[in-house]
Amino acid sequence: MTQTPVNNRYRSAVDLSGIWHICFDPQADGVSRNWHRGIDRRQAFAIAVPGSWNEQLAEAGYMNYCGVAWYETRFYVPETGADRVLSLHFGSADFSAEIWVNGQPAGRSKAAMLPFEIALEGLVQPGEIAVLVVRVDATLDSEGPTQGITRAIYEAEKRPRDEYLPAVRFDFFPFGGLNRPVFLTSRPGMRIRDHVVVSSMRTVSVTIDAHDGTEVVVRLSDGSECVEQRAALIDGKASLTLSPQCPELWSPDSPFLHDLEISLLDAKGVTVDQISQRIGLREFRVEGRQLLLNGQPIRLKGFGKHEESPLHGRGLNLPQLIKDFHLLKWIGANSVRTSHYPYSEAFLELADAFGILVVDEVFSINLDFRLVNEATLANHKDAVSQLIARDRNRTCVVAWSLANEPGYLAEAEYREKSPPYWKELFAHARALDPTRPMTHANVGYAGNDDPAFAESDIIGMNRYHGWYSEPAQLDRATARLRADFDAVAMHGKPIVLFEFGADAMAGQHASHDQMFTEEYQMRFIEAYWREIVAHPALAGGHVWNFADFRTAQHGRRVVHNLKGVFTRTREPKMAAWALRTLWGMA
Ligand code: BDP
Repeated sequence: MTQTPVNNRYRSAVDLSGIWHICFDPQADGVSRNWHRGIDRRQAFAIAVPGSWNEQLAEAGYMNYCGVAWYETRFYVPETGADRVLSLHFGSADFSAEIWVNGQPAGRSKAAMLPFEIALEGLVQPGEIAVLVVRVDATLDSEGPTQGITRAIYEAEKRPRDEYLPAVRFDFFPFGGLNRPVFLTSRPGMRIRDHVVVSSMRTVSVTIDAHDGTEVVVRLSDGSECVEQRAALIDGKASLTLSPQCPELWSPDSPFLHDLEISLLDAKGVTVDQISQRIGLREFRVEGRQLLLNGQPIRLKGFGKHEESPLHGRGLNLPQLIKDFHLLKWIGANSVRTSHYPYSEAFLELADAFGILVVDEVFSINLDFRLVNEATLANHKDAVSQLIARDRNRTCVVAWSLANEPGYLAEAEYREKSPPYWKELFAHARALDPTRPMTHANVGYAGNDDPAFAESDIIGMNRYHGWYSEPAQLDRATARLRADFDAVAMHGKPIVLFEFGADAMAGQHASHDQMFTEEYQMRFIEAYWREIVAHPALAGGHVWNFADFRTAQHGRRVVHNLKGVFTRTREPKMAAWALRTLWGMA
């Protein structure tokens, strides 16, 4: 279990962000050149961490490079005193990584877009400058929940593997690198190992797992009222429920957060460790065909997004993140799906603070059931476990999305092989978090009777009538959309249209329905929104996409996917103004 790095009297987290060095290793033979002891300074480039290498080092020839690269930095090892635990915390290394400290193997991670920790015990000496080397591999595992392209399947299909540059099976750029900050953390030996928080409209329940210690004290404060509970640890575990007298609720209109503080006490009653987080009191649930927030029906209005920006690539870009949340509020959105992978913890912290409901998606795109095997399911379950472990204490996270557009190739194997796969995957997720509804984003090719619907609590759909079919014919497009809604409404569950949208080149205009113009994008979104509002089974819609984003190069994209209602640099297109009106802001 990785924990968010904390700075307080008992814990410290030193941010190692800055200028590191990188060497590229297209032959993947850096180990034989001893790069794990230190990379080759003559071939190295300076690189910003966090940040993807692709746009930063485009001039050096690495724009489309998605293989192995070696990062190096040095860090000071503090004198921590006895019984402290030093670790390295990586926000993410995309897509997999292997770590060496002072030339010694220190650990590895296959968790794309997810954090991991490396224990430093026995690898470093207090007072020294240690050498940290990270081998990052941007190749996707063919047995991962987002399957990498295999030469074999492309050869069997007689397709060129390089029809996309870089070669991907999804519609966004596979930025490689250390995309989130890296921290050197120090924690007490006797410490809080994990905690789970579940809030309702009246209570906050906390379960604590501690390594040693005798007692825990939990405080919940709203700035004026503070409630406190204590409990003895039994086998390192304790559970408590706090009930404030006049609880102020959390919602998109009023995202009020309480301060929760957990202290661990030793046998003498002395505090030895402490963590804190902000938590909202709220209840989100499915009732019939409705979604209820704090007991009231709520329609999801929002977007699928991407975590990417010019120069940073998928690297954490805090100023842009702040701007995006202001734009979400400006346009009247109340929700976002983290399409198509876990976003940074900074994103979730801001969603809590701005009151944006998050459908949190695991990194699983276009699962091809011809290639699914036991390892795929095991890796998919692992990715779900790690996502839930990281994000389950976030107020903003209201549902888990377990896959995007599986069965995308309409392969016959989808019908036959996917029902037991979904049964097992959804059951696994529910066992880890019985409190939140589960969903996935269905693609039209997988049908309105997609086997995953049987397991979902919320029916998620992506549709592009009027774009990939019925081009520029909104009447025919909306008729097909209504037919899809009617067919899927049979499940008796709330439906959220997780994707609908049209590309628009900012500045391109026409007086008739013409694809790629700002007018057509606007009219497309308005027509879809009318259908969403009119259908009794629809509980919301997310426009695809919040902003234009970079894709791999191929004939169907003009540098970017242009379905953003904002450009990649966040200027609004006509559709953004129209949504502002539709969503009650003007
Ligand atoms: C959907 C995918 C999304 C694409 C979008 C599009 O879920 O990743 O970017 O289509 O084609 O199928 O714009």
